[in-house]
Order: sequence, then structure tokens, then C-alpha cells
Amino acid sequence: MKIIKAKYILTCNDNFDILEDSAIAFDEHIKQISSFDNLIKIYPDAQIMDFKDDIAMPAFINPHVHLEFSSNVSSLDYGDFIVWLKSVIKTRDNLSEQAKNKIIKNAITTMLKSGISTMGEISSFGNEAEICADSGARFIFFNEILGSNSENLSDNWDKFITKFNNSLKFKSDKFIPAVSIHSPYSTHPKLAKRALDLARQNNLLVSTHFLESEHEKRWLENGNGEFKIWLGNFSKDVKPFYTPKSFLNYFDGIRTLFIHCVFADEYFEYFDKNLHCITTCPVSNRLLSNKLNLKKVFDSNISLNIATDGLSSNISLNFFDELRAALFTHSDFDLLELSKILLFSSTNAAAKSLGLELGVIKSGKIADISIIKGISVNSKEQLALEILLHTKFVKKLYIKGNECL
Ligand code: MCF
Ligand code: FE
Repeated sequence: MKIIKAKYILTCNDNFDILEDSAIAFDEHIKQISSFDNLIKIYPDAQIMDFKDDIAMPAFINPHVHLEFSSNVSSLDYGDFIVWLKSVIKTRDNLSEQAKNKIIKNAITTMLKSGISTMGEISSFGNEAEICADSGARFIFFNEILGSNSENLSDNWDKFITKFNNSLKFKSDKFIPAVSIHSPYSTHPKLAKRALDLARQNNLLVSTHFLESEHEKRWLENGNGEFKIWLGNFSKDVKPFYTPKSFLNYFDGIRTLFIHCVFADEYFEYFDKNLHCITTCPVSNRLLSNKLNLKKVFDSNISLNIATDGLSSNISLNFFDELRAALFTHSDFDLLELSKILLFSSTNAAAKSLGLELGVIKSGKIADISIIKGISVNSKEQLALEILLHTKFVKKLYIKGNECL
């Protein structure tokens, strides 16, 4: 048993309660939250972690990253989604070839140091599974499927299922194999259906990029625009596989993370509010398209979480960098309110959407806890904001009760 003594505990519970001068008793799970004096009476043999000047909070969840792109610095072109996509197609084999073990391990370490315990890895090639499984972090390992050419469907399926079966070898409570349908413009309905049936039968989590750019919206709604011109280079008489609505129907009954959704406002009403959530990647969205309509997400009662995306469309995998970007991006929100929303979305809400028993400092939850260097504030109301403004790295990170930094 361990006891953390802290100046503040950000519980990230539904009321966003902040406790003062309290302590947390935990092993793999959180056992009890009470005064330090009380807890040492109940657990006299516990190991004491004295962070009396610091802040304890649930570790972050970064549900969407592409580690295979971690070697990118400036090889990809930004400012327009299609321009970016063309540069990805040209360089993605090279980039993934350069993303040697060391680069991927460094990327994971950056994330851990910024207080992320749980990472959603989108895997295009599958070679990083073992590194992820051995990293100490908790991984949802989303095996990506894509392919639009109806003549290559069985090749694309074989690639996916080989990757998926390989990921099953590492399966544990901290390495959870899952499925990623790349996007409606890149994944043939036959592939999507087959992969989603697999997800349904095995209760797997699913992730998909959805309505990330205006080009994608135009393509799915009207079958024209830049996507038509670009896809027309590969085959003639190209037509969209789905409308936005028919694409959403494929995810019926499946716990799914819809990534980006920058141009999806008018389709929010068709999301399953219990099973479907939106993952926003503020930096990536700025580089490739636009910002998410956050107000509309909340008005539609859709659960939100926040992710870095990969270094394919970001300059940092540090979660505090991403949260600060979110804070400055969504300037139509009250500053203090948004600070709380961002911390809540990256812990409690994200855990719920992934079906994980963590993300809240509450007895019974898995002990994924980070310690943040104490900040003097005039009022507790300012604490969430000041944490976002001043933190780059956490002081300590516990995953499933074990110190991993
Ligand atoms: O999330 C960003 C932007 N949207 C779509 N895809 C990707 C992102 N970062 C990397 N990707 C990958 C994706 O997984 O780029 C490829 C896919 O493998 C594009 S399609 C060949
Ligand atoms: Fe992505």
C-alpha cells in the first residue's frame, strides 16, 4: 500500500471537486481518500509519498497518436489537408522506416513525462506493438485498416488481420488490441464492414478519422472538389463510398472514437451519445484544416476528449503543450471554465469513453495518478488554469499504482 499526501487533489470527478490537504491510499487501485492522519492509522505499514506542497490528479489519456510518424520534423506539408495527404503518401514508408525503436521509445517517454498514462496508438504497419507493450504505459492499440481499390480488398484485409493477430500476442490489461477504420474517403465499405463486424463480435474499441477537412465534407456530400480530382488520378469515375450519415451507420452499436469532426456539426445529432465520442486534436487541426465547434459538441451531449495526434501533424507530443493549444484555440469559451473542461475531458470523460475504470481520484478506480509541482494560487478557482499555464512535465507518474517516472 502507498499513501500520497498532497496539498491539492484534483479529483476530476463529475463536480470537478478539488480537495485540500488530503491524502490518497492506493495499491493497484485507489483504496481510500481521507486526511493523511486518518490514512496512516488505517494503513500503518503503507509507503508514504510526501508531496505536501504539490498537486495530485488522475493521469491523462491521449487517445490518438501515430507513433510510426515520430521521425517527422518538416517532411510533410501543412496549410491544406489534400496538400498534406499528398506529402504523406509520398513519404510515409520512409518516415515509418526512419522511426526506429529509439525514436518511438523517446516519443512514448515524452508522453509519460507529460503525465499521460494511457495512449491510443493508431498503427498503420504494426511493427511498434512490442515497444508499446513493453513501455510501461497503457496502450489501446488501434490496428488501422484502409484501401479503396476494389481489386485489392483481400490484400488489404490480409495486411490488417495479420497486424491485428500479431497485436493479440501482447494483449493484457495494459495493452488492448483495437481497430481503426482510417476514414470514409480511404476505406472501402467491404473492408469497413468486415473490420467492424470483428469489432462487434469481440467487443473491440474502434477509432476513425471523420470529416477532418472541408474537402472531405464536399466529397462525401456532393462527390466533387479536391478529393475527386486527387482520387481521379488513381482510377476513373470515382465516387464516394458513403455519405456522412451512411458512414456513421456502420458504427451502430460500437464504442467508437470519431477523430477531428471539424466539419461534422450538422451530423452530431446522429451520433450515439452513449457509445460515440469526439476526439479533438487542436494543433493538428490548425495545421491541416480548422478548429472543432466545441460549443456544438457540448450542446449535442457528445462526450469530448483531447489528443495530440502524431508528429505527422504536430510539433510536440507533450500533453500540456496540446492542452495549452486547446486553451488558446477555443477563445470563445470562458477561460476558467475551459481549463476545467480540458482537464476533465482528458481524464474522466476520456476514460468513460474508452470503457476504462480510471480517470478519477475515487476509491475503486485504477491508480493512474500524476503529481504536479505545487503552484501558489489566490483561489482554488484559478488552479486548473494555472496548472495548464505553468506545467511542462509532471513530477511523478503512477500507472496501476506503480511509479513509472
Ligand atoms: O490524424 C492525422 C490526419 N488525418 C489522417 N491521417 C493521419 C494523421 N496522421 C497520420 N495519419 C496517417 C493515417 O493513419 O496518414 C495516413 C494513414 O495511415 C494517411 S492515408 C495513406
Ligand atoms: Fe490521426
